Amino acid sequence: VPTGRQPTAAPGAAHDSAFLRACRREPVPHTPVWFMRQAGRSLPEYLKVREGIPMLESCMRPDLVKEITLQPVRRHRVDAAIYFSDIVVPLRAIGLDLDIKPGVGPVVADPIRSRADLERLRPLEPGDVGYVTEAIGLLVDELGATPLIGFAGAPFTLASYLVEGGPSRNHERTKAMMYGDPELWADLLDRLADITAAFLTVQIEAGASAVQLFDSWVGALAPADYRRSVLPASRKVFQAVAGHGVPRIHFGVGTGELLGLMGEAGADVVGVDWRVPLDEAHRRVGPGKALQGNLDPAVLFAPEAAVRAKTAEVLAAAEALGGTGHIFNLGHGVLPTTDPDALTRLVAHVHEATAR
Ligand code: 1CP
Repeated sequence: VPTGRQPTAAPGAAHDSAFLRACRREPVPHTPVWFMRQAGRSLPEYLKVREGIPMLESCMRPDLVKEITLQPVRRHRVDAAIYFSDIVVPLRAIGLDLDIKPGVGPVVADPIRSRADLERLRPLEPGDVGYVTEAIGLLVDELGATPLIGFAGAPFTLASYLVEGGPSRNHERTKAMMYGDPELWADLLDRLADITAAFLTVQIEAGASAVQLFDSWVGALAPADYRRSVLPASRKVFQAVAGHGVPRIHFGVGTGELLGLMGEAGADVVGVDWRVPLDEAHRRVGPGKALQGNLDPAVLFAPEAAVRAKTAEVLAAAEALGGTGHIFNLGHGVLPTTDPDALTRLVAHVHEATAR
């Protein structure tokens, strides 16, 4: 869908930002910082604009998406914005009956459990998410040289919500399908790969200058199962967007044993949770890829001296990368009750400590 907008910022104004330079493993003026879940968590200004507006509805309102995406950039001076949305937005956009319940997460009315259910997963057309194109257009104009990260849920993590019907600790129904009906499982993941690729393409074409594929729950799998049952679909997503030349970030929780395979799936940047130090992650992922992470988000509840000490450990381990190719982040999303000022201080501290 052509938007007809005239960008005020030069195309690619963010090209030389510290964040994109680090993704490409080029020299940087300082280690760039952003936080997963920096938008839409505890910020008072977020709670104020969201008042009375359901989560999914807020994702479809470009004015609101623009404001919520910009809030952490203004407040913390992070090096990148992340588009305010949710991983289930493209699934809602193709007509699935699902909702995001406050305090719970995504809930699917009729879970996907059979071959007949697959028919409900039709391809995503750009026109299904016109509000995304519009919101990113507004954002890119306003952000100027600050890059915007688009994102999507990876096929495994999306499948887990669709098959379970909601959040799950053990993913038992998901694994039952994966082990019990590999053909149905492969077809499900393949459809989700196409939807995800189409959704990321919309975001890139609208102006996102990097994309992150969240496979948040894939750490539940052993490497052999990941390789056989998940990697082909994730690789399909990364290959589909490769031609745009924007950095592709891949992240999951508890994925220490999968880091090498997640790189192999086609990521340029591998996200690491707090369980594996970055020097060890670098050995597992191998040369040629940047790393993102990995301060334990719970550390931000400790006194400032402890935050500094743990941050110093992260930065010291990142030296294994050779001076660039590190994007500082938390090892998972900002926890809901985090003091926003602790995040602001952390950004300034990492910038200062790594200034070159
Ligand atoms: O990062 C940002 O600031 C942008 C906003 C964002 C992102 C990147 C939201 C808003 N959701 C996501 C991604 C997302 N959603 C992931 C991957 C990232 C991660 O691992 O944290 C996952 C797994 C979800 C699914 C989801 N949506 C959950 C988790 C449920 C579970 O299984 O434990 C929840 C609670 C949501 C709802 C949601 N998404 C976003 C917000 C602000 C909210 C809360 C909305 C509300 O209750 O009003």
